[in-house]
Amino acid sequence: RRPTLAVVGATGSVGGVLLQILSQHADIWGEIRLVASARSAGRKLTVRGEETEVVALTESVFDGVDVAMFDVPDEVAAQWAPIAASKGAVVVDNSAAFRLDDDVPLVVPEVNPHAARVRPRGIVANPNCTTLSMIVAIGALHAEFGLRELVVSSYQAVSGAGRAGVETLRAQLSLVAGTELGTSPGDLRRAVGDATGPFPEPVALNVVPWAGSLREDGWSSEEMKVRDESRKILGLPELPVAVTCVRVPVVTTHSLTVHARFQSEVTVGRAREILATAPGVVLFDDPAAGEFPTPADVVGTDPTWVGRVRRSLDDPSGLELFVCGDNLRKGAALNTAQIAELIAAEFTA
Ligand code: 11C
Repeated sequence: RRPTLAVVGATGSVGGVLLQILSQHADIWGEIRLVASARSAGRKLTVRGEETEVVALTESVFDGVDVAMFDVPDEVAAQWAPIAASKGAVVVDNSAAFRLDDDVPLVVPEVNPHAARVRPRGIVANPNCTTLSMIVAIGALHAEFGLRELVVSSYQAVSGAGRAGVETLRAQLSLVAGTELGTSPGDLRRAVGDATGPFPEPVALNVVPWAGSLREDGWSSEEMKVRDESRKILGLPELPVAVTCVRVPVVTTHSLTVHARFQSEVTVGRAREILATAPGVVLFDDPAAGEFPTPADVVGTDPTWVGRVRRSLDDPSGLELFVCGDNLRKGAALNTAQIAELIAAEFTA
């Protein structure tokens, strides 16, 4: 039988990409129910070529649902995912509410698909978009060389902060276009004023070394997520991970520089073979020909793109990489859909 799917948060920016992906992937679902807050109920959205009315989030929307994808704020997921699970749905949740709970698997289908089978609470968590933008490539290298340490810097797109992030960047770009702003200290800040949206500083013509909220000792929540989630997905609870998260004026697609140290010596040749053949990874790495991934080329695509592969100059067991991944696709909607498809296969097997 074809399982029934609910998409909770269907009207958000990740929800929109999710509906596109559901329309492009193999048509494995029976009914697809679109769910959002009462404010968005009644809107019509297209999925699999059919106009479908959005219904308000209530307990009864989960009647008969086999799999429920959630893309809603943490507090909404914390309240409603257990309700959906209690009604028999397997929840695939893209919030941070359950990711680090021991009895909730955190799944990336190319790295730890087996983890999705053990879900005592009926909830499977989808990682944060920054973690997801690198972890498929890192997982493939780890499987061969054994990872010993990660040092990472992110270059995060504004759509990671939702529609408000994109609107803020576009408004600031209009404001600065054709001006001399960005040439004297504080001029950009004064021109933008309070219109910094979800960011602490202007993001147009700038880079902002901050994402998320403040945690202990000056770390950001986003940095802690990349560390904690990478450890859990890779099954390396003690892995040393140093992360600095930075917001850049890119609409969609997160980039990361990665310094990865392994158990044994690595060769660039073998690393390139692994990356060139790993499912979900594209190796695009020929600097002599000007070839390396950039967000402008990667946006809208599914894979994790890797370039600038070098052996660390001072460590024969280290690699340096530049990685790009679409934060709304693999970083959110695509990975959610892939997990849901793994679970759907249990219904149809
Ligand atoms: C950002 N990665 O780019 C964040 C947003 O835990 O899923 C996603 C927050 C999360 O701002």
